[in-house]
Amino acid sequence: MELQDINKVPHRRFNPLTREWVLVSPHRTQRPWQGQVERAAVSSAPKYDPNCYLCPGNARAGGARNPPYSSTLVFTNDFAALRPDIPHARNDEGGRELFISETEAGTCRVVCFSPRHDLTLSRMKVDDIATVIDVWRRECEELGSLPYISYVQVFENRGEMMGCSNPHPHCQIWANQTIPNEPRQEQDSQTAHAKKHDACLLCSYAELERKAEVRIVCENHFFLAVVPFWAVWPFEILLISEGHVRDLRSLDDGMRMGLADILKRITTRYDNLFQISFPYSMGFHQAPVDGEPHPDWHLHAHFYPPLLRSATVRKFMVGYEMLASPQRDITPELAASRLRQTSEVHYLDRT
Ligand code: H2U
Ligand code: ZN
Repeated sequence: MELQDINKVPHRRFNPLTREWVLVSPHRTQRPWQGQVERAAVSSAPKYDPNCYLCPGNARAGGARNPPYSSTLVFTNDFAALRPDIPHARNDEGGRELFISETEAGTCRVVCFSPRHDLTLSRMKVDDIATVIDVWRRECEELGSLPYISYVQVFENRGEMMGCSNPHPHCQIWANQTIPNEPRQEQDSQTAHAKKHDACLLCSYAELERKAEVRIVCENHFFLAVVPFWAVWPFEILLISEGHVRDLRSLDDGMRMGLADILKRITTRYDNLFQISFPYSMGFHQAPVDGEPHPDWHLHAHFYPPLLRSATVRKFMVGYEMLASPQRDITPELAASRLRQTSEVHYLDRT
């Protein structure tokens, strides 16, 4: 059966990065919705908010005061989930591997993208986004060279719906002693794939997606954005570097500009889809900094947006998804074509 035929019936798709399955039920897109409806977020943020913890010159919740910064600002999270100064300890209470715990050292940083309280990545200048990427590159280099750090996670929560505490454009960087679950899983998959096929998993995948075209959202010389074949979230995007680059530290200036360009285009398309500031969690997956060479690792980013069919109806990962397997109705091909049809000029910037 060809994909267009499989897309008419319930089927499941394999995610080679996590080695998990997603159930796709395309016939279900017409089902009625009488459940929770979110408030559409209104974008009336001022350029500067005297009560914002992240605006230039303001006092933060932890007592520190932000400098009057004019570009980006990096600081150690005042309520960091990780601390560097933890002596190592491991327990196996009872000795039967049922109550295992161990200490975890690390650090958490916050990066403000801009002094402007009202700008999101979608509305920033490409050059200013490139400055943010330069900060990511530097932070990954600095944190990666600390002897007790094995992995650096750069991520952004955007929008109240994703639990973002503050509309001021910012992301977080958590660096820790061990490799967390998601990148660990992807690492095992990439290594196993390289061994079996003698090729990089994401290099091969990007090549096939470029040929197939149906799941491409947008691309440039350096990056390819697709709704992945195995997407779980309705408008999920996987952003893959064109060349085999392992981490953010290794981006040269050409790739940095390419990444800035594609980040602006993806987030603009997202905002234009329902004409709102589109909520999502996004983050980069990259090679660990644990001293191993990691030749199989391919730098990429995941965008996980919660919205389903409008600005106010979100997807809930509950019930069957919590207990059995993730499931989606709208096919990744349809979601990609909807995103492809949206403009790359932000609706707020149109004259
Ligand atoms: P979100 O990206 O989920 O909005 O989180 C913002 C982070 O900023 C959060 O981890 C930190 C919070 O601890 N923060 C500070 O470090 N200082 C502040 O004054 C406010 C928020
Ligand atoms: Zn602010």
